[in-house]
Amino acid sequence: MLTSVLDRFPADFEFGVATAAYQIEGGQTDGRGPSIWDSFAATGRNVVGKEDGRIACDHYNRWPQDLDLIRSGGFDAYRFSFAWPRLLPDGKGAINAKGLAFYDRLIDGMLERGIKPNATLYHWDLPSALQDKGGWMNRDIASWFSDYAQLVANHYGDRLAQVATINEPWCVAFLSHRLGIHAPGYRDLRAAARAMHHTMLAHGTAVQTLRSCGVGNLGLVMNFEPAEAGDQSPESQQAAQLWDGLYNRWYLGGVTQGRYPEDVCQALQAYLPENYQDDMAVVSEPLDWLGVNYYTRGRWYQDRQVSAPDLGDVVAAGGPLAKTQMGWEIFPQGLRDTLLRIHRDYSKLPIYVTENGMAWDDHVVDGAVHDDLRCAYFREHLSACLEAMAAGVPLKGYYAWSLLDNYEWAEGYSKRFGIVHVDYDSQVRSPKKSYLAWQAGLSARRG
Ligand code: IFM
Repeated sequence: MLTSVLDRFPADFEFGVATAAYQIEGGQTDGRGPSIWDSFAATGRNVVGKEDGRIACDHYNRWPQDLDLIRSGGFDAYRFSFAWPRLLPDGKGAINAKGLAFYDRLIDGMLERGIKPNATLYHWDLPSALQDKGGWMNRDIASWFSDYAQLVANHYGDRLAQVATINEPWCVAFLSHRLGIHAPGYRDLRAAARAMHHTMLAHGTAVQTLRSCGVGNLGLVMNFEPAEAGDQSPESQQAAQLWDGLYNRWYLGGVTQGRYPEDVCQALQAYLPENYQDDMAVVSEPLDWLGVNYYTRGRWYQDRQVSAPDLGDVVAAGGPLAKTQMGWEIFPQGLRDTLLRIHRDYSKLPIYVTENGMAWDDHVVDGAVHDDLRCAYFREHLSACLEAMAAGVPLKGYYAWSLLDNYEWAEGYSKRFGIVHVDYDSQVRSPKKSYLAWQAGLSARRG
């Protein structure tokens, strides 16, 4: 079912699956410190069912079985994240030896199975002790993050095939500090503006540190959504333009051009940190690749109920296309257009699709999960990748989100993104039809 499309990628194209620590690991009694997601989830109304990552997929204990699934699926690489509070329970200072040993086992397990380790340093589980000091609102996070990067570099650096600093800085900054949907749940423009710059400063500082420790193949993973106006009104056109700046152009402009977009800078002028411009050389520290996470498009109009609109007072307009369990429209050409735009307007660097996939209300029936819609989603998005490559985009790899059903943040366990179904009571893994389609397609490619 995926064979005909997978066959059309060059032989050296890399296929992988992606996960993130808090979403799958569990195993929080090994000396790991608390993270902002633990307390955010414990606070009523933040997460569906007040669910948290205490057990999740118990990957902390079941990782050999999960790596076996990656290997038998025929994937080349595994994109995983380190949990900062597992390695450094207070965010800095004392190291948790058990945490260090866990990632030794995990990485060595990948290498033994011929799977390339593609690591992300930060996928949203900030140590609570650093949040107490202001977290991403505090400029000092650049040096805390850099020290953490140094620990990872010194201990694991020579075993990592590829390293990303931060996953989806838009989510870390805007979703979490202006929209209040993710931890730490702020709804404040000044908090958001500071986080928008400090994520990028921390990224650039960590890149310098990793490189000085001899770690190569460094990138940043950003999420993108084509921003379209929800109706023809000039206000909606303006809302979509601003959203495009906030979501797509801010991080991309910063990292590839050393410049944030003028329209967003003006809108945020009162809230950005003083002299942020002086940091732009660090923000745009040269990279080896860019990571693109893509799921859907956004359609926006300006909230007319708001008398003094600020950034974030845009309202999602929905759309006519088929939607996933998240309510996200399925829009494969948006992936092609995003890849083309990045290559045309911003950077000639190699690009990886570091996440792409869809949630559905999957059920195991007689041992099988017939997720045909997900198979079609992958096929259409892979075709969009091929179109972008035919138009000259240096796309080098594609990672399916996600290996396992997992903790979908504010949605708890209610949304299933995995190509492998997880029964959270028994922890039984059941490969879905989409997993089997990847397996058949990747094995046919190898001949
Ligand atoms: O589950 C998330 C992941 O952690 C980051 N990218 C988007 C996914 C789906 O929402």
